[in-house]
Amino acid sequence: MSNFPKRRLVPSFSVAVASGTGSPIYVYDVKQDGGNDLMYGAGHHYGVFWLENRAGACQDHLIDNSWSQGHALTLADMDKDGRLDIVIGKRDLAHDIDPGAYEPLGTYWYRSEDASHGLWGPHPMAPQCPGSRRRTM
Ligand SMILES: [Ca+2]
Repeated sequence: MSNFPKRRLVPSFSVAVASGTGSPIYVYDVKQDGGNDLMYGAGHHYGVFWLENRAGACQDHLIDNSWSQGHALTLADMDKDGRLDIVIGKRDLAHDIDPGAYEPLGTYWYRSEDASHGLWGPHPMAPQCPGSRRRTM
């Protein structure tokens, strides 16, 4: 038996896309209602999501599905308003057979705009970094 007590952070949940996540799953109280919500990106498909903790069940919310292969999600207060925002980027060819694998690279942040509803506004940071290139084989 581990010395680490097991605690449930959120109700049981499943991810929205069959190909799962390709980034860390972050826990944050998006609605600031005392519940732990989850944020993740579809690492091998389209979509950035948050799972709303509704006291015993999780409801999936799509934040953005305009680009694919979201990896390395993190949370940071990008606009210094005291609320954590999502920062995530498109991985270069996570797998070349993934949907959108050859679409332009990008790094995005999503501002947590409404504490009561958990709305997120997209803010491309560097949709196509000058000088960035795909690796060649
Ligand atoms: Ca913020």
